[in-house]
Amino acid sequence: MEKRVEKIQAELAPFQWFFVTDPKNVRYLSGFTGTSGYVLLNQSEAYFLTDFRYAEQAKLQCPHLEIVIHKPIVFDSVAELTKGAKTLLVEASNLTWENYQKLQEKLASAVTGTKDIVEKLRIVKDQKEIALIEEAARITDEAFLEVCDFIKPGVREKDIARELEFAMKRKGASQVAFDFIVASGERGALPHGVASEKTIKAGEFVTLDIGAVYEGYHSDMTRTVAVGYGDGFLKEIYEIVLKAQEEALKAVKVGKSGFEIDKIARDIITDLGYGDNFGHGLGHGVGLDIHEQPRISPQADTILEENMIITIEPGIYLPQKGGVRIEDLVVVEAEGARRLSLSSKELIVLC
Ligand SMILES: [Mn+2]
Repeated sequence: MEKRVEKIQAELAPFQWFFVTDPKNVRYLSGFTGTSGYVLLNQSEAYFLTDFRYAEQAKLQCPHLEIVIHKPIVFDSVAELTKGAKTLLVEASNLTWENYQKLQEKLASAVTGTKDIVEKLRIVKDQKEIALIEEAARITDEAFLEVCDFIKPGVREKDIARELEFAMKRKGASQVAFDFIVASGERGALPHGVASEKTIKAGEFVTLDIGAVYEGYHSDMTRTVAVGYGDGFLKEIYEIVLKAQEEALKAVKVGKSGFEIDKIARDIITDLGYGDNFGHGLGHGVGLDIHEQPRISPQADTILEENMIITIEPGIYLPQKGGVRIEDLVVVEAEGARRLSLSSKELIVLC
C-alpha cells in the first residue's frame, strides 16, 4: 500500500496536493475500510483524514499514513494542511459541485478537477488482489451450484436471489456484489432484469448474473440455465452465445485491445443475424468496484496487460422471447486468460 501512495506522489508537481475522496480510491491507497476517510498527499507528505469515530481503526489499518482527526468540516483541515500550495487536485467524478464550491472558498490555492489518477493504477491487480477476487469467484461458483437445486417451476425470481445471497454469505462473502439479475422467460430479454416477483415456469430459460464481495473485492458471473426441457430455439441461441464467449476468451492476450476482443464475439453473433440483439459491450474490469477499467467494447482502446481482471459476457436478447448471456471473470496472464469463474458452461437443464 505504501508503494501505491509513492506511485501517486511521483506524479505530483511541486506545491501540488491531491485530495482523494472516492471511497474505493481511499481504500486502495489507505487500506481503510470505514465509511468516512480521505487521503491528502503531496510529493513528500501523505495524510489520512478521518473523524473521532475511526481514530483507532485508522491507526490499525493505515500505519503508512499520518493520521489526522479532521475538524468538524473536513475542508478546514485540508486548508490548514495544504497552506502554501499552488493547486489542490480533486477527483472530478466524485467531488460534488456543492463541495467543490465550499472547498474553493476555504483555499487560497486553485482547486482543479482530475480524472483517473488512482483508477489508472487500479487496472492492473497485484497478487493479493487477484487472490481476493479469486476467492470472491469461488464463493460465487459454490453458491451457484448449490442454488441450482432450488431453481424449479413455482419459485419466484426473488426467492432465487435471496437463496444465492444467503449461500454466498454463508460461504464467506461480506455482501453481494450488486442486485442480482434473475431473469426468466420473456424477462431474459432484459439485460439488467433484476430479480422480480415473477414465478419460474417449466420450459423457461433463466439468466442469473451474480457476484460476491470478499474483503472489498468483487466477482461477477452469469449463467443461463434451462428449467425442464427448455425451448429449442433458445438452445440454438445458447450455442451461439457460448461460441462467441469461448472464442473471445481464447483471444484474450497481453497486447490485445479491448476493441479487438469485443469484435471477435460481436462478429460471430452478427454473422448469425443477431448483431442488433447484442447491444452492450463485451466486458469490463472488476476489482474494488464491480464495473471499472478497462472496458471491453467497440469503443475500448485500452491494451490488455498482465494481471488485469476482466469479464467476457456476450448476450443475445430477443424481445418477447427471452435471452441468453454467459459471463466469466478472468485474469489476463502471459499465456492468455485464466478463468476465475469455473462453473460449467454446458447448458444446465434443471428439473
Ligand atoms: Mn459483468
